[in-house]
Amino acid sequence: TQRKIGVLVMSYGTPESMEGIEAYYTHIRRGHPPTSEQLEELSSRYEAIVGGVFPLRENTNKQVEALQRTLDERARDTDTAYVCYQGLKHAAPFIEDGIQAMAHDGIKEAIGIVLAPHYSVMSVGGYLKRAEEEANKHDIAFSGINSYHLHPALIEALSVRVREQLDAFVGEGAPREEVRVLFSAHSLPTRILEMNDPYPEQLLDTSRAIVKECALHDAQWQFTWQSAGQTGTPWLGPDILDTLEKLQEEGTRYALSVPIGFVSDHLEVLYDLDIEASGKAQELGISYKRTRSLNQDPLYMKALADSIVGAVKD
Ligand code: FEC
Repeated sequence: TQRKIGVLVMSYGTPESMEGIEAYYTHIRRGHPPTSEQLEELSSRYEAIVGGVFPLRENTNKQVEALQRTLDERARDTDTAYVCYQGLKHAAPFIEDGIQAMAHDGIKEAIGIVLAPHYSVMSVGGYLKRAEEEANKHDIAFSGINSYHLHPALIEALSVRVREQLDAFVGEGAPREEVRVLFSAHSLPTRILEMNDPYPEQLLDTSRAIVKECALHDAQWQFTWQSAGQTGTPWLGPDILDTLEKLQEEGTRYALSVPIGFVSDHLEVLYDLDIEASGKAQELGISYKRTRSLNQDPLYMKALADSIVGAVKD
């Protein structure tokens, strides 16, 4: 007999259409509808991004398909089968929908993984809590994966991308050691620091592992935050836009953005970095590039599959 394990693959979620932005934004804001100015501002950002209006949906679909193929390969000739289900944080199919689909299919054991490598109680913690609560309602034994930010395949995939862009700078005449490498991730409210949240330290750990792998020198890199919300409370900084200004004052001419907290092309990369940060750099006379997103990179799929297989209890 075959052992069937449900894999809940969780991602942020994106609207399905321009009309869907309000409901999506309201969900992000825990039921509080945005003002019409906020709604307009967000809609205009979606309209501005290159590569289609809501690329995250198709990218997540493709990542889940690629992960399913990787797990099928891994399970071949074993008595275990992995079946992937999608669960999105702020859009359908929601996390709860994914668990319900598992229950409908008679799944009794499930692993949950988030398409974001670093743990914060405010990010991954939130996904896993919802998944576990729903799994309990359906008598599904659930275990969640907190993080995989130092998986060697993830570090390799990111390092390949850093080297690729450093080479591109060198190809344009920039001295490699003069390119400032800016690792970044989504900012969170500073109150996570009082909770001893592992998020900032995990992000630094990933950064340091890439620094080592790419043999960057110490003065060549730094960590900076991006995409902070406007909630009236303080968020973790410095923000990448302020960092770029500081770099210009210090005479830096080349900046490479490496968004290690994100694994897919979506609004926070295609707008916040490719339009906003890139535009700021141009204004400041800094030559700016960004590493390619992981999307369905086989090394990323390996990091996910290893984490999932490793989380299965005997
Ligand atoms: O392409 C897309 O459609 C979605 C892109 C997207 C990703 C993403 C990832 C993260 N977020 C995280 C935290 C917060 C917190 C708030 C917040 C608000 C927004 C808004 C949009 C949005 N986020 Fe997001 N986030 C994405 C998109 N995020 C749109 C609402 C407008 C705005 O503030 O810009 C603030 C909530 C509040 O108001 O109380 C906090 C974190 C991640 C990375 C981990 C993950 O992927 O889950 C952390 C992708």
